[in-house]
Amino acid sequence: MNTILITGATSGIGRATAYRFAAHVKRMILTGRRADRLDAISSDLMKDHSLEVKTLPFDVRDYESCRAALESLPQDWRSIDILVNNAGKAKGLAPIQSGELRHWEEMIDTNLKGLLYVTRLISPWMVERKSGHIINVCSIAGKEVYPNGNVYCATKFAVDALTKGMRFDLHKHRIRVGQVCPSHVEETEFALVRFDGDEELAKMYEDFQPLKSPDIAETIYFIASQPPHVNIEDVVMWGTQQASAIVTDRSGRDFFGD
Ligand code: 8X3
Repeated sequence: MNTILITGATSGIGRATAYRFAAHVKRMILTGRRADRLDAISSDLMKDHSLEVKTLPFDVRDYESCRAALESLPQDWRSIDILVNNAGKAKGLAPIQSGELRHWEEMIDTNLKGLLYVTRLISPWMVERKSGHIINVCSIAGKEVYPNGNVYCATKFAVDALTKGMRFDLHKHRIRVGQVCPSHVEETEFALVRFDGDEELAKMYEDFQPLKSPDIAETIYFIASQPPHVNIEDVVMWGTQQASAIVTDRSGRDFFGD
């Protein structure tokens, strides 16, 4: 594990993953849209750990920006051992007949096309070296469809299919592909983004204890730290109080002492 690249590293699961790997890699490439956040995380990590961090601010929805940013990497930084395809979002929670087109396009462009763009650019470098590991951040929404989740679930079902599809294509090049599928995760901007910044609607985690972003980072680290002959393809993660996307025990979170 020398070099890791994390997309969507400015917050939530991406940011937690950066912190989780910081003591275990020599080089880290952090990407996301907000350069100031990437710089702050980078300085913080380099203060406490002996790794080198490069930040690449770009929007995964724009192929030309992805290409320009990744091709700006010096040759030795292109030996990416682990690609964490984390950038993704939910926008809206509405029935199909009234969903907003701009929400659908943003989710399809980020969760699906963005993941494809970054993978298309980096996977040839891995194939050339016959080495690499791609870890996609999918969701339980890629396993179960829930009411009003329509397009978000469709993008995550697509990620689930792509993880399998990438394995078919890349296993013969000795490249590992896996994914983690979390349910609700707090300490991310997920709910605030889904509800267009509406803080009241975003308060959906107050009456139960969801997963936390470091929980997901820990699983990503577990997947990445297996011996090279082991490919963990899929890990589905639920908060203890969630039995499915639509069945949650909302009787409070005191039990967990958090
Ligand atoms: C995040 C989990 O249940 O909001 O992808 O779809 S959920």
